Amino acid sequence: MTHLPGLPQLDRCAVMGIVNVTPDSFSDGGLWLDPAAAVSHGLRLTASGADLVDVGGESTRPGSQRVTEAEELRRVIPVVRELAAAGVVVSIDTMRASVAEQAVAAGARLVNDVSGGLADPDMAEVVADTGAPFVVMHWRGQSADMDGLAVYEDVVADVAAELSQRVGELLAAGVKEEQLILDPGLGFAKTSEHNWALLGRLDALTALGRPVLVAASRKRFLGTLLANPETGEPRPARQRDDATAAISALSAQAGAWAVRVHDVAGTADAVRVVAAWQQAARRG
Ligand code: PMM
Repeated sequence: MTHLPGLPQLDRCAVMGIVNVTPDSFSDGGLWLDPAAAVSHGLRLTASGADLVDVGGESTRPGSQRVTEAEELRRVIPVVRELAAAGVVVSIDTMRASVAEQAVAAGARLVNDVSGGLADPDMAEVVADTGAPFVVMHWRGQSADMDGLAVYEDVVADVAAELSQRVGELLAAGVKEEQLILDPGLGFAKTSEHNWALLGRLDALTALGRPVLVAASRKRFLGTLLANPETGEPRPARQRDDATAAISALSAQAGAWAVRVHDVAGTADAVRVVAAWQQAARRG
């Protein structure tokens, strides 16, 4: 069983529900921009079976621009504070050290940085000081430029090597190994083909010896997979939740520590099915 400091230990893959406090995230932008709406959404996700709730104030959709630090803080801190006070295990989705620091002070128990600490030179120190678990996502550059960075010799080997290098740098900066969680960064400087290759070879990431988070929820590659056969139109984002739940089941089976999803109910069931299946297989 995976031990991460300050987080509950589970005997199955954990479910991380998403609360985007943004006007422009690709599948739910604008829905939870009001803090009260964001808090009730987080509580609803918890009631549906989320083990953690990931609060983010900056969209990372392909091509998106950065928000200011002041705006990001204004969006997320009240939501983190209220959810944490209600007993929810909160994760803060940010690339800014200042936001991570203030979110942890407000009760967040995990820092989820899509840049793995690369976007802000102060992130490693803040993470080391807080001692909180830290998601190190594979990242090659800001969303405005990332599509041009999707060039790999061998995507699975390259992502594993670049994540290992990042882990080495974070350890050198004082972050403890027990804090680290790895994430392939689906859709970040990755084509559909790259995403599928990484999912199909998740073992290459679990082999690095740290818990792995998979965040495929509603992403563009699912829209492409499920495109209308007549028109070629991608399946709309809000109609990708069944496919997301299938990925959750397969990720859990492949040994993921957690899956990050918008629609919690389907995934909460899926990870429980996998746990029961694995238990039965162990009993023989
Ligand atoms: N993807 C998004 C946002 N945060 N965090 C992690 N760790 N991994 C991801 O792949 C990831 C993330 C994309 O945006 P969304 O919140 O709209 O799904």
